[in-house]
Amino acid sequence: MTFTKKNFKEEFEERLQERFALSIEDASNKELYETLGKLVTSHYSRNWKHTRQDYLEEKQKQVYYFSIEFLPGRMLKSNLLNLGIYDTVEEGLKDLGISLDDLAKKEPDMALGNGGLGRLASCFMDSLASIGMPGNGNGIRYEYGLFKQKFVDGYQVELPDEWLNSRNMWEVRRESKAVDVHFGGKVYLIETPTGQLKPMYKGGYSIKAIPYDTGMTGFENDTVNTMRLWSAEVTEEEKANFQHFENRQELQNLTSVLYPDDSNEHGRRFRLSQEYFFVSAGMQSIFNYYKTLDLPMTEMNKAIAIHINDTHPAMCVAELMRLFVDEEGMAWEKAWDVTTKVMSYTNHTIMSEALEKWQTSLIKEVCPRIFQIIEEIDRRYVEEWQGVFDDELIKRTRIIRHDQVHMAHLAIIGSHSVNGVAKLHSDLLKSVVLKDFYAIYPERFNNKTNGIAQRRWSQLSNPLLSKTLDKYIGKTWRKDTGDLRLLLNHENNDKLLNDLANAKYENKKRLAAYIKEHNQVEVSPDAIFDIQIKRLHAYKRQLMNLMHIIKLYLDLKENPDLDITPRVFIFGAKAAPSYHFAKSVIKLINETANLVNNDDSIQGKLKVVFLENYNVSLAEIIIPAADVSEQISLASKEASGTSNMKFMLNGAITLATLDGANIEIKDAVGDDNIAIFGLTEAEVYRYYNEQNYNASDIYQNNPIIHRVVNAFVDGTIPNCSMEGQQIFDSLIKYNDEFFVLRDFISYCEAQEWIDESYKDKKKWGKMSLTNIAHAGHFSSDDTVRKYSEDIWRIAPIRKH
Ligand code: AZC
Repeated sequence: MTFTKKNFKEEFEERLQERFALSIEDASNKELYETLGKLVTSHYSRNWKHTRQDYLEEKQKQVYYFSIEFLPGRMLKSNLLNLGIYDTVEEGLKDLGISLDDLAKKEPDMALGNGGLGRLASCFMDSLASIGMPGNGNGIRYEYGLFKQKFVDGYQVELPDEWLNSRNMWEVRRESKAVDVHFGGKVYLIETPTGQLKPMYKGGYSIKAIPYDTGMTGFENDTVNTMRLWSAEVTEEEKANFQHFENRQELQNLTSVLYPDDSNEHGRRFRLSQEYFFVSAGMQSIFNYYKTLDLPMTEMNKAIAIHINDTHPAMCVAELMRLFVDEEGMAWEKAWDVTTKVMSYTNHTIMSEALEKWQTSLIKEVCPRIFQIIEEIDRRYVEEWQGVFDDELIKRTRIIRHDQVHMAHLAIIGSHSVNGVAKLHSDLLKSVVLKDFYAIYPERFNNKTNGIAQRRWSQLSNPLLSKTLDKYIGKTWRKDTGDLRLLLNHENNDKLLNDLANAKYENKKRLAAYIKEHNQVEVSPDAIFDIQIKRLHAYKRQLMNLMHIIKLYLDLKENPDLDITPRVFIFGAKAAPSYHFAKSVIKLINETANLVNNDDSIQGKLKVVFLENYNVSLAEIIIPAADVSEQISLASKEASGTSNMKFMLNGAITLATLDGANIEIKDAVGDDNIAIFGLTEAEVYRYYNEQNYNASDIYQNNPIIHRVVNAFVDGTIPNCSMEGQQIFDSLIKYNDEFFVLRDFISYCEAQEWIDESYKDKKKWGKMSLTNIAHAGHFSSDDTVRKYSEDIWRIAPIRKH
C-alpha cells in the first residue's frame, strides 16, 4: 500500500490521540515528536522482524561489529529518508501546521562516542543495512553520553549529557535475551573424569546484562538490522553480595558513563570492566543465537564474523575461547582455529597511548578466567614461533610483556585480518607501528579506507545542494554516489555553478544565524567560512590554525588596508576533561575570538567563532556551510579522518597536509583542486630518525614565527597568561612535538592561495564542483562492501 499524505495525517492524528489524548493544537513539540517517532518505528517493525527471520531461516552469515562507541546522532530524519517517506511526512506535517525541523530538534543526540571512531561505526551501521548486508552492532548503552560542553569565561566546562531523560524512541528492551556476566573471584582448574580441565569459580559476582536493540533501517530496501547496546543491572540479591566489594559502586554503575578520552591514557579498572562487560554479553548472545542454528561448533566461522573495532573489544578473542573450551568442551586447537577465522580487527590510530595495555594484576582481578586464557594463548604463541623467528622479535610481539597485557597483540594474534583506515595509515602499520607482526603474518594485513554515510551528509544535512544536483544530474546519485561524477559534464555550465554557489550561500546564512543566536557574533556570508571541527588534540594542530589567525590579525593591525578576503574562522571541538594542553588551546582561541571580534580597527575582515558542544547534529549545520576544510594534522598522525570526506561532499576545498585520507582526496580531485602544504610523512620520519628537529632555532630565526609565538606571552591576547605560557613552553621549551613551527610558513602560503583563489568566483566554483563530483569515492557503502567481501565474507540477504 502506498503511504499517502492523507494516510499519514490520519494516522498521525490518531496516534497522537491514542498516546496523549490530545489534538494537534494542544500538543507540545515534544509530544508531537514522540508521536511521530512511534509512527516511524511502527513502519519498520515488520521489516525488522522479517529481516531477522530471513537471516535465521537462511542461516545467513552475519557480522557483529563490536565497538565501545557508537555516534548515531539523531535518527528521526534518517529513518524517514531510509523508509522513503520523508517528503510525504514533511508535507503532511506542514498541512497540519507543524514543522518537521522543529520536531526533529526535540530528539536528543545519541552521543555514545567521542569522535571519529564512534561516528565511523554508525556510518557502517547505516551502510550495512543500506546495501542489505547482515550486519549488527554490539556496544554499550551509556546512561550519560559524551559530556555537554559549555564555555565559561572562555574555559571548557563539562556538564552531564542526560540523554535518556527524554524517552529514547528507537530502542527496544529485550529482557528475555539478558545474560549474566561474571566478574572477579578465583578460578581453579579441576580435572573431570574424562581428563578434561574445567574451571571452578569461587567467589566473584555476576552482573545482569540487558540488551536494548535499535533498528538500523536500510535506504529504501526493506532491510532493518540491529544495533544491540548492553545495559548493566544489578539484582537485589547481588546487591547484598556486593557489600563485600570495595568497588561495588563502580560495578552498579558499570554502564553509566562513556569515557571522555579519545585516547585511553588512563587505564582504569572501571574501563576494563566495561570492556569485558560488553564483550562477554555480546559473545554470549551470539553463542546463544548460533546454537539455535544447529550447526557444528567447529563451523561457527561459516555463520558468524566478529569485528574488533580498535582494541577495546580485543577480549572477544579470549571470551570466544572460553565459551568454546569451557562451555562446549572443545579441544584448544580446534577452538583456536575457529576463533581466528571468526575474528578480525581494525586499528584506528598510530598514537601509541591509544594502543591499550593493562596491568596483568588488573585483568586477573577483573576477569581471572580470561587472564588464564590469555596466558595460554601467549604461551602457545611463543611455542609456535620459537625457532622460526628470532627470539627478540617473538619477545616484542608477545601478548604479555613486562607485566602488561597488550590488547593490540591479542587482537592481531587472534584474528585473520588486521586493517588500517587509509592507505598511508595501513602502510605505516606495516612498516613502523606493527612491523614485527607484519613479518610474522604478512597475509593478515590490508587497507580499508574509511567512508561516510553519504545520505546523512548530503541529502539530510544539505537539501539545497541535493535539489541542485537533482536538477542537473538526475536523482540516481541519491542511491549511488558514484553518479556524482556526472557533474563533471557540467563544469562549464555557468547556471549550475551559480546554483551551487547560491545553495552554499543559503547554507552560510543558516550557519550565520546559528552563530548569531549562540555566540552573539555577527558574521557575513560573503566572507570565506574556514572551518576546523574535530576533537581537540595537539596532533590535529588547532594551534597552527590559531597562530595563522593571530598572524592575520597582527598584519591587519599594522596595515588596516591590507587586501584580504574577509574570513570567518570557525571551530568546533571537545577536549578530554583531563587534557590540559587541549583545554588551554580552547581558552586561547576563545580569548583571541573576543579580541578580534571586538576590534573595530580591522573592519570586520576577520571573525573567530568557537561553537560550543560540537556534535553530530551541529556538524550537520556546519559542514554544508564550509568553504574551507581544515585537515592540518602532522603528516602520519591522523589515521584517516572522515570530516575531510564530509566537507568535500559538500563542496568545501580541502586545506591539508599529506596525511590520512587527505592523500586519497588529493588523488581523487587532482592537485589543482586542493591546497596541500607541509612536511610529508617521510620528512617527519627523517626528523625522528635524525633527531634534529629544533623548534627554538626556527623561532629565533624566523621573524614572522617569532612575533606570532610571542603573542602567547606578551599580553597581545588578554586574560590567558597562564595558558599562553603553557603553549609557548610546549612549542619552545619542549621542542614542539607536532612540528607546528616547521609547517607554519607553508601553511600561511597555502592560506594565501585560498585567499587569492576565492576572489575568482568561477575558479572557486569549479573547484568546489570537482570536489563534489569525486566525493563518491568515499562512500561507506563501498567501504563496508569491501569489508564484507574481503574480511567478513558475508553476502547481501535474500529478499523476503
Ligand atoms: C579515529 C582516528 O583518529 C581518525 O583518523 C579516523 O578517521 C577515525 O578514528 C575512524 O577510523 N580514532 C579514534 O577516534 N580513536 C579513538 C580511540 O577514539
